[in-house]
Amino acid sequence: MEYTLIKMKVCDPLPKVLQAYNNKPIYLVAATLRPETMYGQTNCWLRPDMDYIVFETKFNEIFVCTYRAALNMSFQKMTVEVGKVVVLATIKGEQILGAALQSPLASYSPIYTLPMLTIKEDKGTGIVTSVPSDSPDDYAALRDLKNKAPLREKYGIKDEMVLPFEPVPIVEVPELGNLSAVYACDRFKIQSQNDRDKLQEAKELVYLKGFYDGVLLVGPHKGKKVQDVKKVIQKEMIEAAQAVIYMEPEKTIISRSG
Ligand code: ZZB
Repeated sequence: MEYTLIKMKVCDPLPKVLQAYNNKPIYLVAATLRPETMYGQTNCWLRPDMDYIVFETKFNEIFVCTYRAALNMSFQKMTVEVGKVVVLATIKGEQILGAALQSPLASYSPIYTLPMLTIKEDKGTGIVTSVPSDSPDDYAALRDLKNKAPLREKYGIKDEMVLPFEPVPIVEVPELGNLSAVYACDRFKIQSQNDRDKLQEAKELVYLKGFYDGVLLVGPHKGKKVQDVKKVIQKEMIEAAQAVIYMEPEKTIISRSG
């Protein structure tokens, strides 16, 4: 599986657990399949109870992600020694909640790290960039945080990190409109980020239609089809050192019998 790794720069004031690395640029790195949607980022998701590591790349940058993802990166020659990750620190997601980030192409700056409880440990980097206009999971989770003050309080999230951020229309999808995830969450009557089955259906609908029929509404490739610009936008971000390609081995276990 090929992902685009989006380098989301941590801004001052740095969270306490990252202050020791302030002499180098620090990035939370998010794995995405939709680089063309980066215009619509409103926040970054972390899982509060999950372990993340801090490590240095061979380009003198500090990355934060799961150890599993860092090891994959080291095999892709992103660390000094192939297959080896020098762990500077292990931290919990909750220790970097509420951090301010600058993320490539985003129309909001800064955006903040917020809690999402459904992040999977064995996929991507454990850091997820949020595009509520086009991702039902992101819309449902952002809406939960907006509607539930106790949820914000529980994680020490200030109102101004959540309330001003609205889904940004970035892709027009025939029949689904320019906020396809919002449309899909309404249509499938999704109540919260825990409506897993309905969210899966919603995701399938917007993924397919968005990819084949979606037209970009913003940026230099405005008016072009998503399927024609996805690779171009990925390449532009890589050339601007805002992103890198990240591969993940399929986790099929090959077993032989007989
Ligand atoms: C931005 C984005 C914009 C995404 C969109 C999706 C959509 P898949 O198909 O299941 O592999 N993601 C990445 N890592 C994780 C994780 N560890 N746990 C939970 N979610 C994760 O899904 C890949 C997508 O799931 C990634 O692409 C990321 O969100 C999220 F408009 O990045 B995406 C209809 C989806 N639209």
